[in-house]
Amino acid sequence: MNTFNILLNGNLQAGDYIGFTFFTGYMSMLAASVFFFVERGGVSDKWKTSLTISGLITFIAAVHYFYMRGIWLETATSPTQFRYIDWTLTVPLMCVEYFLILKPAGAKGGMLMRLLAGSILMLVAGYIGEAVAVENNIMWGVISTIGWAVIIYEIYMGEASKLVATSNNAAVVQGYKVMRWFTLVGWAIYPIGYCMLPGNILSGLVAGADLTKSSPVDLAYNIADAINKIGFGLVVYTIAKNATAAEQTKVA
Ligand SMILES: *C/C=C(C)/C=C/C=C(C)/C=C/C1=C(C)CCCC1(C)C
Repeated sequence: MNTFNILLNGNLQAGDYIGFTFFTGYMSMLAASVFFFVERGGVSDKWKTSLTISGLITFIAAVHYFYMRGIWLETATSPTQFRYIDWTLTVPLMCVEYFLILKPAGAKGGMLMRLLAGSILMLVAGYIGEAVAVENNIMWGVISTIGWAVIIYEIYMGEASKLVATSNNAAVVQGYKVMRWFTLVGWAIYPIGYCMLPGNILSGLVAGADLTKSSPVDLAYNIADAINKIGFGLVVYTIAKNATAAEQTKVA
């Protein structure tokens, strides 16, 4: 099959549950992008950038899901390269969302840098464990988890959490709690998926799976992406909407 077929092939077989999640992932990311870009018009000026970023996160994911869906249908292998290219773009944008939300409370560049550094460590180590040094995927998974821990520390105990405690914007204070819950609980689905890789600690759980037809790791990642990219964007949207409403009652 040539590249053109890989891109456009829509031949989803009955019973291909992984393929199903690649298709629904693609379509729901696209729909979410349209929603965030359109809704941008309904919030006050200072929240528009946050909604633009929400829309970019799901749009970048939609484009990658389009490719990943094609690769899965054509080869039934994990599209690991596209997966990590997507994460390398979208995870830093989520860090930017934290920064934008906390900027009125005094967030500085250093906070954004720490979040980005944690993301880079998490993703580079994860990629090495999944694609380069597969035989050492447990060790690289542990290193990757340190990067995630840097992010969790910053938003639960570090400067970000201290800043939000000083904020007098009720919409931000409420929404921030939900955002960091996504980063702790929603993001935990990824390492659980990773641990099902051959040779890793949860691989026994999926020992019966025929890896030429199924990929438990991709199933976990696809579910996690839908929750974390669309859900996280909706939280930012809710903050923007509530804050805009509060600004308007103040003026009136
Ligand atoms: C939109 C994409 C998102 C939010 C991706 C998040 C990815 C992670 C939180 C990945 C984490 C990993 C670990 C903590 C250890 C094992 C390797 C990873 C990369 C799967």
